[in-house]
Amino acid sequence: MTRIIVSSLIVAALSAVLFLVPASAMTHPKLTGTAGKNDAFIITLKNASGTLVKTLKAGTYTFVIHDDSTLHSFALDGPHGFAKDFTTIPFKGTKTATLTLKKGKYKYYCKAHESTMFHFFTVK
Ligand SMILES: [Cu+2]
Repeated sequence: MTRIIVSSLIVAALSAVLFLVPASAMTHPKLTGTAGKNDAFIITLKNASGTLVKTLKAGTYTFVIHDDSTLHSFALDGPHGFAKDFTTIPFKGTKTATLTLKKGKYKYYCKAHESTMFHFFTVK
C-alpha cells in the first residue's frame, strides 16, 4: 500500500514538472527598443539577436523599451488604429509591455521628432 502511495506521489511530482516546462517555454519573444541613447536622435527596435526589426510574425511580444533621454519618447502605431505610447517625452527610464501584434504595417517613432526619428516594420 505504501509503495502505491509513493509511486503515485512520484507520478504527481513528474506531472508537475512536465506541466511547468511548457509553461516556461511559452514566454513571449522579447523585442528591445531604445530612444535617444546619450541624447542622440536615434530610435531602434531590435530582436533577441540584436538585429533591427523589419518583419515579424503576427503574435504576442514583450517589448522592453529603454528611453534614455528626457528629449525623446517611444511610440508605436499600427493597423486598425493601433497606437501605443510606451514612454512620454519627459520620461527617462525603462518600460515593459506585452502586446499582441496583428498583420500590417507598424511605425515606431519619437513623438517630439517624428519626421526624423522613426522606422517601419511589417507584421506578416
Ligand atoms: Cu526625439
